[in-house]
Amino acid sequence: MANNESDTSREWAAQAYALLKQKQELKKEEEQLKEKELKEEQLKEQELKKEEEQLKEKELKEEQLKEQELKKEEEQLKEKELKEEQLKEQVQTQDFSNVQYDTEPKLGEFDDEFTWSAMVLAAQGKQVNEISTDEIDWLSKLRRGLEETRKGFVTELLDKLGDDPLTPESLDDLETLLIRADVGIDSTEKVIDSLRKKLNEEVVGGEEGIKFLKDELRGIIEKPIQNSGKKILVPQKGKLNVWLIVGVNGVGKTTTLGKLAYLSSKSNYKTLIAAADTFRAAAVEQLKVWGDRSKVDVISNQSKNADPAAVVFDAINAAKKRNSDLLLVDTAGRLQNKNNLMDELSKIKKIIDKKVPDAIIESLLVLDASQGQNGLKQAKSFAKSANLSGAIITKLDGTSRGGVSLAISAEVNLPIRFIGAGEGIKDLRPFNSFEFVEALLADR
Ligand SMILES: Nc1nc2c(ncn2[C@@H]2O[C@H](COP(=O)(O)OP(=O)(O)OP(=O)(O)O)[C@@H](O)[C@H]2O)c(=O)[nH]1
Ligand SMILES: [Mg+2]
Repeated sequence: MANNESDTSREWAAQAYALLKQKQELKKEEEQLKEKELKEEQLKEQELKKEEEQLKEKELKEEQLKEQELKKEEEQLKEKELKEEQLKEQVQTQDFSNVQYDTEPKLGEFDDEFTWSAMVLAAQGKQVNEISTDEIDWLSKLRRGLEETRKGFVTELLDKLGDDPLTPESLDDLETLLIRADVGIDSTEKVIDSLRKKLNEEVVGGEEGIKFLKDELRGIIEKPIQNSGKKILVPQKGKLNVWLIVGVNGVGKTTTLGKLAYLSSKSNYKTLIAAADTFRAAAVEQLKVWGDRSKVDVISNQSKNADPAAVVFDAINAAKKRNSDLLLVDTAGRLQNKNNLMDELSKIKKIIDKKVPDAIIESLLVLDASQGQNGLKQAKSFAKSANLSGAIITKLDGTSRGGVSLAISAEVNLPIRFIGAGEGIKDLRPFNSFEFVEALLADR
């Protein structure tokens, strides 16, 4: 190849090379661009997919949340319905302890009395929002009522015991105090014996001694209640319950019956009163006043010397017709003699047995706490002949002999069913041994 020729060829080749190179680079650029575009597209697609997924997830979450809320609402509704049902049931068979009165007492000061009452309720497992002014009012009344009993018993007891450990001498003092407070010899001995036993085994501090004493006293009162199998006395639903209110004259039978009628009708039991004290002229009128106050009808026979059993006969007929739950029977406290009184009670019982064999009869002995040992004697003599099933202690307000309640439980083996502490319509409550003992020893 000539030189010239070769130069041209070289140039040509270089041009071709440059061209090819350019082409190649162009292609490369093109490919890179394409690749970039592809990548961008993929990225976009990915993002789109991601967004879609997120949206889906969000929607799913929202749906789940909605479902959860719906479920929650449903559960709340069910719970509400259940509660309402329970409440209805409660209202239907009130156990007397949470009776709803028309008027609530005025809330007093936030003082020691309130604090004590609230603490007694709390100790029985009541929640803050479950406490009513009525309950506080009653406990304050009970505590005040037992003040006189406490003064002659607990104050001295605390002075004697102090914070020092118990000694055999302090037990002797305690024995005297308990007997003086009308607790009765048998129950006093029981308490002292158990304390002595404990003292032989260990050192008992003042505070612990009081706690032990409370437990012992509560045990004595609870025993007949537990033996009876009924923690609290309420009318049995679906049957006619007949409660005979018995006791010697002036102890508070009629007043107690009036308060019971109120408690029972306020607790939604269909209640009726039989005025079977036909001995005392004013008895029926007195009962009618209570009947009006508690909006309970009184069945009576105004004719002179009417037969009490005949009044009960009429009252049972009325109770059957009205489908009553509870028939409260007021009886005479004074007759020509004691035998007449017992005869009359058994005649009344016979009539009830004959007319309503499946009636649930309760013979409740009313005892005036202020009569102390005398009341105990009455209980013993009635218990022998009148087939009693329970006791009601009245006039606990302002007596120093509230301790007699313990003697009645221990020595006559009668469950105390109600206690009265005042002449007002609300001044009667189902007996609660915990509250009673706390009130009796309230200073500690
Ligand atoms: N302070 C106080 N007085 C009461 C209580 N219960 C009744 N009384 C009063 O005791 C007196 C006699 O009450 P009644 O209910 O008539 O007694 P009773 O047993 O029916 O009497 P007789 O029918 O005569 O046998 C009345 O003045 C009542 O107000 C009470 O818990 N506290
Ligand atoms: Mg009376």
